[in-house]
Amino acid sequence: MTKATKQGDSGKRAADAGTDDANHVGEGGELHQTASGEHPPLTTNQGVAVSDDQNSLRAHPRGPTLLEDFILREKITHFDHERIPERIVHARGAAAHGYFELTQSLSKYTTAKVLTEVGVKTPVFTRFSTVAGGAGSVDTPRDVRGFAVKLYTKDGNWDLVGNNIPVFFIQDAIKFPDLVHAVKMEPDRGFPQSATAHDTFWDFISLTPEAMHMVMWIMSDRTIPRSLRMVEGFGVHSFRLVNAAGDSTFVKFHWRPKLGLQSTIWDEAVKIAGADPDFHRRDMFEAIAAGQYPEWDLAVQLFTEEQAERFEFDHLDATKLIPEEMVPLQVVGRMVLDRWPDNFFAETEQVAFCPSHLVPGLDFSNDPLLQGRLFSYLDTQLSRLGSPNFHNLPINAPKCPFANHQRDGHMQTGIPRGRVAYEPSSLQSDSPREAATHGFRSVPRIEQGERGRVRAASFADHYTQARLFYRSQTPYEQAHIASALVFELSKVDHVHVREAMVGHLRHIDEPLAKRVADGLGLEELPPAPASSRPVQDMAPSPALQIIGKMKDTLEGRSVGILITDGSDAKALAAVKEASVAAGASVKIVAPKVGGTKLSDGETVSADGQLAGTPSVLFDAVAILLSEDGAKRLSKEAAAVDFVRDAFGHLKAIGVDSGGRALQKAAGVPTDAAGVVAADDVTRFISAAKTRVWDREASVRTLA
Ligand code: HDD
Repeated sequence: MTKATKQGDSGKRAADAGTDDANHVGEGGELHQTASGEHPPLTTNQGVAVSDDQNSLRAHPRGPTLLEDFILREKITHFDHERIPERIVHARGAAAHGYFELTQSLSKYTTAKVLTEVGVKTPVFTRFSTVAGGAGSVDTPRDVRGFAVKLYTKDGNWDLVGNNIPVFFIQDAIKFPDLVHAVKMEPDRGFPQSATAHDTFWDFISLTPEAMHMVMWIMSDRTIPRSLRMVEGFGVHSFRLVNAAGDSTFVKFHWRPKLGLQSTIWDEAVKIAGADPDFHRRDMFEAIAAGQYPEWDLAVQLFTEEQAERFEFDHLDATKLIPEEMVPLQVVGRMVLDRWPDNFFAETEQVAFCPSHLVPGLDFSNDPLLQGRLFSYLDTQLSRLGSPNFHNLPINAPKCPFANHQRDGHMQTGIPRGRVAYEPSSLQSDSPREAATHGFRSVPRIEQGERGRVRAASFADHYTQARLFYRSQTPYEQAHIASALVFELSKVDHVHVREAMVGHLRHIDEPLAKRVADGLGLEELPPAPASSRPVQDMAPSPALQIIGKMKDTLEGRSVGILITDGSDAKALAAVKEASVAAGASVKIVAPKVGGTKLSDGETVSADGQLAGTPSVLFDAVAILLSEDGAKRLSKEAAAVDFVRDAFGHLKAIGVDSGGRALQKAAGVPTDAAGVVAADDVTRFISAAKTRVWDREASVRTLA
């Protein structure tokens, strides 16, 4: 029996107190601890009950440990092997279970049940990730976010392995190892961790003109999202939908967050990394626990081969997008994530996504990046999960029946029965055979042309869509892109690399190049690299902005209220009530987490202690202080920073008279936009729903 071992007097006391987790010492002084309550017995992996899990087997009380101790050896051996290789990219991630529900049938275009059976809920497991950092890195670096969805459909598993950006750095998978080696920590020094701001990344990028469109996206605030619930997802490549007649239509997949898009500001992202390295996973965990399930629409862009031929770009080139204004999005379903995994390792870590996991009714396109991916993922799972049987892990196994003649291998957990492990066969009636009528079929196509290591000429325009993206942004977003470029390139020691990048920017947008050159202190504008393709001016696409897609709501957002002893109880109740009614989650921040005595004598406990809960963790803040509290907090750096950062990060600030005193101490002007009287809750809520962009010029010198 586990818990009952050597329970002494103090154990009895804890049991009497009724606490299950109370530590206490056992008989013989402090030699054995246990907690009270009934529990199932602890056993070895062979099911042998363990009588003592705290003392290894010794020759005598002060003697050597015996090799015979199989309980010790089993426990330590298992522990020694608990880690598996982390993902070479996308190592840090968080995931959740949920479902996909089709709202519009695509039966005209495809036979895939998941896209034709309206109202059916298909289980999904969706993992979000950063790309460059290791599994233990932080959640908020400037980085692309992976957006990988495993749909356990009736036709088999379909993995839509995308990102929060619709284009990619490179056109051909053969360059992927170079890209990843360039972005990850530099091999001689082992840093930086999860940052693109270093020499090898920009060296590679400056020599890779095809990356310029993606560079515009990664330098935008898309790569510093406020929440994983507020990112878009893209399948990136063109795929094919295939109908019953065998006709195919091209498709691009888009996930659109119900909460709209929202990003942080760079200074905010930097500070969040220190305040809460788990900011994004905690945010999703808490939202799901509160029943505020993250939700996305699935939208498709459908187009024919003939339409594709009329595009001015090649849709098979993953560095290009199809503007929505050109091929509109049709919403066909929604994904809701409503369950956090039970076990991080078993599910989030062991889930294995492969773009090659496709179901009948879908097919690949000839995008050379996609074609390379079809090989890479299956291959990486073999070494990461250690066995060709990784599909038997519960998180990876299809939820529809599956059977074939593959056998054996490391960690075969199934027990295949019968004599027949081959096909064709006639000996066993339940042995699986090909499904001629509904099995997966590739679209028959005539492939013609000269074999060779070549790239299509239609892939040669590297700047037009980079320009499209940049020129489609609001002035605020353009300023952030320019500043991000200055920040990143300022971290690059090699001047020629900085200059080469500015040269590329000249093709994209001359004023942007000048802005960045100026920010870098370059005396002369470096020459633009040779380009055989004249850059085209496409019609701006406002759909590429973030600001325009931020929703006018507090839903999914959070309000932090700073209080001290003596804070006005009514004001606190009013701000809290209005914020919750508007859909926000509210957290109280105070110098002491245990209890703050309000003006009415009531004591409230805080959700966060001031020093560990800065305003970067909220979307809007209210400062409700007694006169005395304001005096004390005006001398407290964490409180002054609380206000100053909220102001610098363009957040609404609600203040009462004590709050105004702290505002003054923080040097925030009394008439500043977005700083409102806390008792005017309607105004506070309306200001809290957005960022106060007009304030930016007064708080930051952007490039
Ligand atoms: Fe990749 C993981 C997304 C190009 C090779 N990739 C990985 C994940 C995402 C993407 C979201 C994490 C999946 C998870 O959560 O487990 N990758 C993309 C997108 C790409 C892309 C949207 C371009 C459109 N990737 C790409 C190429 C290659 C790879 C061109 C190699 C030729 N990717 C991998 C990988 C990973 C991976 C090495 C690492 C861990 C894993 O697969 O399971 O195989």
